[in-house]
Amino acid sequence: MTQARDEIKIGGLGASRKRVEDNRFIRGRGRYVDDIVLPRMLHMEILRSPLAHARITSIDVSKAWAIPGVRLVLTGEMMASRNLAWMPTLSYDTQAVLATDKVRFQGQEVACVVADDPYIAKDACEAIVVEYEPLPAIVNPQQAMAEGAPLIRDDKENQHDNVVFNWEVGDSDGTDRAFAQADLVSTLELHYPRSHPSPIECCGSIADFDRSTSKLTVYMTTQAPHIIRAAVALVAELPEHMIRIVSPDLGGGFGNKVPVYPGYVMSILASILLERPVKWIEDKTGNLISTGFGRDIYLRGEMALRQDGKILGVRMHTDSDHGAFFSDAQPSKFKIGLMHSTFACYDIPAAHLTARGVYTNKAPGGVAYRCSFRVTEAMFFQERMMQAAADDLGIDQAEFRRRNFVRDDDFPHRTPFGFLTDSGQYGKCLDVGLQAIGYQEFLKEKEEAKKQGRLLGIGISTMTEPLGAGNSREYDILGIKMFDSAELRVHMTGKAILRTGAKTQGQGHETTWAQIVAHELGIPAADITVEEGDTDTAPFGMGTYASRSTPVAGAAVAMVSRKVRAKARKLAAHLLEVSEEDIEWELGRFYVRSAPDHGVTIQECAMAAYSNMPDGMEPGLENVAYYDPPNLTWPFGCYIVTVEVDPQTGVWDVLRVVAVDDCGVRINPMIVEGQIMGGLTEAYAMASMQFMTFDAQGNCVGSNYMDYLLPTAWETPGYELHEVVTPSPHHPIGAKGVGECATVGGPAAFVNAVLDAIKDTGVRNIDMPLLPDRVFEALTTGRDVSGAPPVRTDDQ
Ligand code: MCN
Ligand code: CUM
Repeated sequence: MTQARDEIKIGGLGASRKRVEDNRFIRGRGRYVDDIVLPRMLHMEILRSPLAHARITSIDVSKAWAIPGVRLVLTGEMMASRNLAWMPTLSYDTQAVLATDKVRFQGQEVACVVADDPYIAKDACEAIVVEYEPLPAIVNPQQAMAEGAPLIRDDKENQHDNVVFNWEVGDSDGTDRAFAQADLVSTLELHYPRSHPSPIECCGSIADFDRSTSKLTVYMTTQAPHIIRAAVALVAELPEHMIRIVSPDLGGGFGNKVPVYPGYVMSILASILLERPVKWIEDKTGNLISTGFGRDIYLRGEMALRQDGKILGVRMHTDSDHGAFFSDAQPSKFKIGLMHSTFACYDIPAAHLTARGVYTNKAPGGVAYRCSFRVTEAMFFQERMMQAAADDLGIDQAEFRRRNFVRDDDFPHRTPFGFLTDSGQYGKCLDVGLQAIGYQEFLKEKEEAKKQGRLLGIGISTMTEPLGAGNSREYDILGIKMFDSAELRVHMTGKAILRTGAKTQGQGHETTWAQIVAHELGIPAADITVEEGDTDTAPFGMGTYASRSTPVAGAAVAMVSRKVRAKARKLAAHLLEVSEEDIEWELGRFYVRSAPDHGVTIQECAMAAYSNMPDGMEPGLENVAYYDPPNLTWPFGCYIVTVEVDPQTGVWDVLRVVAVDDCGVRINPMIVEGQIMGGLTEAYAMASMQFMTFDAQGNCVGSNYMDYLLPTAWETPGYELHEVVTPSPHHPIGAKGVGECATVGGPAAFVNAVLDAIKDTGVRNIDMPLLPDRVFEALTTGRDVSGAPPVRTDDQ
């Protein structure tokens, strides 16, 4: 029997094993923060600002205190007296926990009430009287940088304008030289609208400070429990061993549960003050208007092109809107995340990127929502620019990409911004995609349809993205190096428990990590429990975001299994009475090289570790491995979409979606396909319907699911998935991350398809979302439709 066949049987690498966590989820037995009820628990509610920008002239809390059942009312002023009104952010800025001087975005936390039940707390919030003196609101970078714009962050010394940062990367002179040699320069201006990850479960926490033990336990919705523990230890100056962060089941994260929100901090403070557990559960509007947003960025891009289709250089400038506080969660040394991973799959001699970030009167955001630190924006810009350049040159869009791809034998390849890509078969992925969609036939069909006045279009998006931050040489968050760990304990009967510092939010770690152990040790996956999310038991890790779990924590799982196997080998030698060098390994079994029938199973070795170890050997069979990845992993995605646009209405229908993903070795193909389908659905959402926008007063439009749209099964197109496998050269099992690929690469394919359908109008761009009225406007005027969708306000 081949190893591969054995492996599928025990649920190892490549098995489409059913998700074990779903046993409890589909029975309604998941345990989310809001399911947890502690004795003597109180409830907290937050009063939020109705205005986007205003000075607070007074807050009267007396009526709130008078309501029976109210235990605590906190305002910014009271927080300030304890030096807790402001907290540091992950990007070396500060953020108000409760507003003191001013409110800076609609929905900002102004006060909070702790009471016997959440209804009393809510009523008491409404009894708080706040007087505001309205200030003009700034809702986009243009306004933020305008002469005489009101200063949003007047709390900061030395902040004299609304600019958060100016940053640049790449080779400015080399890029200028490339442009001097160009036959043609293709330019494009784009906007990626503000969006929200919107997990079904909102944020929440239960803080439980026990004076008798001095221990603070916090159950909370976080994708990165160990970072939260570190933050609480460093900011609140509590001893780290007295802090326990537990992230129980999460109802989706999608980046929304990476940042530290004021609600968490206030529940902790309230519990310390009251010495009782304090629960805070955010409502949907609170989640949509105040928690971590994604995108909201403008791009000006230029490509220097040679007539034959060779890209000579790329120049990009971005203006990003960070809201009132710069709280992006991203590696510290980059200001605009991994935006400069753009164009990594193309062989481009020179590139230069300048980035400017600004403060506005919006909720802080800038990184969340299924993106490895701005990679979603980077690849959207890249693939929109690629299509525009192909059209400008009059070269077929598939051919243009192929001509510029990094070739299979060019790895390792240094990208124009300095990343090192190490593997891929870009041309092959494109070929598989073109074949699947029937490219040449579709182009003919499109020409035929045109004769009947029908508008068909095809859009392509191809990209490689950096997943798995990072190696500790280059990546840290607030100085903490980015790596991960795994701990494996094999019990005497050969069953095991594995713990990692990552934190699943729906990705299926409980299923897939066990498959890695099964692959390395031959212990059936069903015999392995996986646990994450409790800092008292899980080893250190940087958490789950940026699709880093498989590249980093998953690698640690393989490495710890190998350490355990090394010890098991010594036990096997002892049991078989031969020297270690004479022993061979096959899945789940050691045997004597010269006598293959003479062997012991991994389970027999486990028993021996507790009952029959050789003299001098430490008993037990367990270990821990810390993994510092040598490089990022570079998966590749090729997404091809065909659409039909109705010229009468601007409504567009998706005809087909073909996705070819190369995420290296797939641990669980079914889970990978689930990730890709979910990612494509988010891509479709952003391209077609999803955006957060703001009116002139800074009112957030998108505070509920009537305004902020999620596609349901009804709107969601069908997907045709294909795979190519190029193993990662450095990952212990050859896997690359995949959790975000389709969301990152997908949007450009949808947008490119619609623009391809209406190409004859001369329209070069419609900014997302491509709502029918925007497409209709482009069709009828023949002009681009740019920027955030305008908002109709009756009182403007
Ligand atoms: N996998 C695999 N083979 C590979 C790569 C991955 O079988 N070659 C499996 C993994 O073992 C894991 C899943 O696919 O079970 C995703 O793995 P990975 O790409 O490592 O991503 P992470 O586990 O780090 O998940 C993070 C990623 C991010 S950043 C967002 S945002 C997102 C996403 O995952 N949020 C999600 N997918 C989500 N899916 C659900 N259901 N819920 C979310 O909140
Ligand atoms: Cu930026 S969304 Mo995910 O990385 O948690």
